[in-house]
This record gives sequence, C-alpha cells and structure tokens, in this order.
Amino acid sequence: MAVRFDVITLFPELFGPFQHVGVTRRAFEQRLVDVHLWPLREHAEGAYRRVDDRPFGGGPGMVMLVEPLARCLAAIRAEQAASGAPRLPVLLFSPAGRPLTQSRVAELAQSPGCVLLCGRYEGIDQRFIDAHVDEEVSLGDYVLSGGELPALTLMDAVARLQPGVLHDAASHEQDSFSNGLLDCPHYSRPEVLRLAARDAAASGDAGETVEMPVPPVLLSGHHAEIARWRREQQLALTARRRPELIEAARARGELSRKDEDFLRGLTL
Ligand code: 4GO
Repeated sequence: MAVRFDVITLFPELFGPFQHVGVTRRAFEQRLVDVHLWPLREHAEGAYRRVDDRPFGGGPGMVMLVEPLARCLAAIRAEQAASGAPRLPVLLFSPAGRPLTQSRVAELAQSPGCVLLCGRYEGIDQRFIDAHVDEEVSLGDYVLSGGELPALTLMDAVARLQPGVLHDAASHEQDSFSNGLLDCPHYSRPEVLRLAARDAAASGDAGETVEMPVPPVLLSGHHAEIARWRREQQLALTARRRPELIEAARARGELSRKDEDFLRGLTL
C-alpha cells in the first residue's frame, strides 16, 4: 500500500526536483510514495498573508502563528477524509524530537503515512504543537533553518524501502542499521588501485606510488568466507565508532558465539 505524506511548508519549491531523481524516483512516479504539498502561505489571511509574528516575552526571531497552521491542517484533514485516507499522525521536525532511526523509518514505510510539519523561523507556537503534533522527530544534534530538509530526508529513507524501488530486493537488507550494525566497506574494479603517494592519505615521497588492493577474500569466490568477513568488518567498524550499537545488538540477542569471539579479539 502507498505511503502518503502531506507536507506543510512555506517553501514547497524545495520539494520539486527531489521527486524526479535517483532510485527513489520510481517510488514517487508509481505513487508508492504519494506526496501532497500544502503551501502554508495559501492558508494565511489579510493583505500580507502573515504566517509569523513576534514572540510574547520578547527575544529574537519570529514565531509561526497557530491560525494559518490550523486552517492548513483542517484542509488536509478534509482532503484525507474525502480520499478515504485514515487520519494520519502529525510529525514535527525539531532538534528537541526523538532521534530518527532506521527502525522508525521501516515502521513508517509500512504505515499509511503522516503529515510532515516543516517549521521555520524560531519555531511554532507551542499551543499548535500541544494540540496537533503527535510526534517530534530530530535528525541529529544540530540546528537547521527549517524542517524541509528533514522532511525530504525522511521521505527519501521511506521511499527507498518501498518494494521494487531498489533493483535488488535484498539490497537494503545490507544497509547500515538494518541489522543494527554499521555497513561493511564495498569495493569494485580495479582489483589493484595505483595512486601517486602524494595523493594517498598515508602520504609518501614524491614519485612513489602506493598500491591499494581489494581485500583478497572478496576475490576468492568463497561465499561463506565473504559473508563472515563482511560480518566481521561490520562488527569491527561498529565496535570502534558506535560501541553503543554493539551493546544494543547484544541486548537483543543478535550476536552469535562467533561474533563475541571476534569482538573479544579486537583491539579498539
Ligand atoms: C529540525 C528542525 C533541526 C532539526 C530544525 C533537526 N533544526 N535536528 N529547525 O532535526 C524550528 C524552525 C525548527 C527551524 C527548525
């Protein structure tokens, strides 16, 4: 079933080209992911079509007004009802939100969809959030000038999980996080890369070249050994960079005896 996104934004033009490129294009063209843009300005009233005003209590910046947002959401609810869609939850992108994870993305990819509220300025009047927002989502500990890029990010992550979007059905089962671990490194041709030493990260003398071979196991044709090597690369990378993900995988009972033996032998 298609996932529907109703996007509330002051800048609908930011969403144009995104739906027409890359592996996710199919998802949008075939309406596996159905994007409805709701330009907030159209729901503002008066000669100036104001969507923002100064904050009570003073301070810098502007606050998004409740009224245009409420009218826009009412229009979305009416259209959802008319088209037989269920009442979709409202997600707000905010640094104060719950960090977005691949498992939440996978849930959303199986859901009927949601309303994505893209804030601008200093943020949204808290009363609209209290009354209408079901879930606050953060893409990480940094501040953006609006929620549009998080909305695009979320829709991309959901679109690529739709059946048939990635050419190889198993492709996303190998992604980072899909088994709770970081992805293993990938290699393609040539089998041996020759670089001028000055261009290599580990630099050397002028005129010298460095040879960077593909890990031999990948050329061995031994599928079980390749799978084991990739698993160990995932374990090693995750243990070094994101040890908390190893802990979580262990707590879920997803590390085998072999995995634990390998991890004990690692020097971090
Ligand atoms: C979300 C929104 C950062 C994130 C945002 C994040 N910045 N880390 N900015 O996911 C209110 C107006 C919040 C701009 C918005």
